[in-house]
Amino acid sequence: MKIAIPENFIIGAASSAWQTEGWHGKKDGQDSFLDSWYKEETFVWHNGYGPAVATNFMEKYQDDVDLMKEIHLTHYRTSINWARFFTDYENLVVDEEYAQHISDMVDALLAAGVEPMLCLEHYELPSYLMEKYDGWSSKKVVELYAEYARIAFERYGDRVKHWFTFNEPIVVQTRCYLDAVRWPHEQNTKKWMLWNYHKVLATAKAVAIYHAGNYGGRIGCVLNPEMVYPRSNSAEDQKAAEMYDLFFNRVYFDPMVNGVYPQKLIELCQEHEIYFDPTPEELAIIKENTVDFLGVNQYYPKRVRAPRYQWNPEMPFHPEMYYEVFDLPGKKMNNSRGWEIYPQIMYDMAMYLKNNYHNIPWLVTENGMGRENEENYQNEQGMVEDDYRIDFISQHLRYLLKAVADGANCEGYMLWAFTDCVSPMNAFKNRYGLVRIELNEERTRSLKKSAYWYRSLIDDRILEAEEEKLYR
Ligand code: BGP
Repeated sequence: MKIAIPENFIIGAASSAWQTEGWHGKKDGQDSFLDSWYKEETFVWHNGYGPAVATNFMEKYQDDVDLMKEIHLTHYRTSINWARFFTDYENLVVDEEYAQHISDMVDALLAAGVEPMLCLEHYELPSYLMEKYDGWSSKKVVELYAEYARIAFERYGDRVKHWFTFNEPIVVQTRCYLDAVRWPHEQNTKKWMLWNYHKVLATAKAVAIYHAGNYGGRIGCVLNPEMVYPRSNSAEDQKAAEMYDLFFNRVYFDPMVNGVYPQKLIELCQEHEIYFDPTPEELAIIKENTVDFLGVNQYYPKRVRAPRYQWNPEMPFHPEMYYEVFDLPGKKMNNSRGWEIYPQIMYDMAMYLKNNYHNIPWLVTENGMGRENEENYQNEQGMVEDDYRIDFISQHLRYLLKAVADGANCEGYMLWAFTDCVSPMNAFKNRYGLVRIELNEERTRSLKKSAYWYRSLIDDRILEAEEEKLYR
């Protein structure tokens, strides 16, 4: 089946600062939350690979930009590493060396015909602010973040026209404080909700500053809503899905897009004593400063059912009180990553946004396939023949383009990731890139088969997608 890709539909790729940069040139006291975790629990990180070297993007970014040019990439998202952007976070003393690196990178992208998109925080919360103020628990951090945003806009707003306040703002506190599966292993549901709230407030403040500066671009946030499917059509299973949606999706969508929290969520937070006690002034800022557009990261569906067992009253509150994860028999899996593959999420999420959030402009800011042991797929010339990735992208793009044809306001698809990169537990184990990174000292790069295929997609604007296959 051949599907035409609309002329203005973006086909890009993404990454983040901490997953690529490496610590070259990093100064004492510039650890991010991720750097600290890596130092505290290196054993968690697959084979010890982490942010220390990553892909050495700090020194190698021009190589990556050259490769982008070679495959005719038109859009690239990465982040500014907040922890490296200052030498003094409270007095806002900019690290001029690092700031120059961002400037040079932006210029290099533009010179190669690649439109940069910048995110202000892709988990790179400075450890100093974590230690001194307990991170996003504090309004002081909201203030310091807003000032950081102001400086970033002033420095790069002339050249960067697409901004994001956060990448997946719910993730860190969900792993750390709600599920307590990650360092520093503190279970605290109220803190989880407070961090959610402060990131919403910080977004509204950054939006206000950006709009006041008349930079001629737009600002949004990258969210990772999970398209939630109830096990069945029973009222109980449906309710479980609604509750999941409320606590994990609408908790950001509603205030950021519509300017108000769902009343039901407020009531539940009060009932379970995890309310975040906003002031009327703060709620007014949120109401008046909604995002211009959204980034949406989509990897897998969430399947839930009504809980079968009574909630243990001795446990701290967790939204799981209202749902239970449902394991769909026979689901397709990316077994390397342990994530279900269900390309229809693209269509369903597009319709969810169209129907519930007045069809706000958005783009898929991440989707992709992490795959283990890709060296087994290298041909005699050393090129990874990643047909499974081509297939994965094709299927997801097929559903997305169908949604666009049906009126979804989706402006594009950004693959995660441009190059292989590090992430917790998954550090260089599952490879996501169009570009392979060898784990030698030079971090040698080479284009995979998918990169050439991506180029033909960008050039020809025709997607050839067969019916779905199994991805084993
Ligand atoms: C997203 C993050 C990315 C990236 C990706 C893949 O949630 O925004 O930073 O890591 O997931 O996940 P992982 O690396 O855990 O396989």
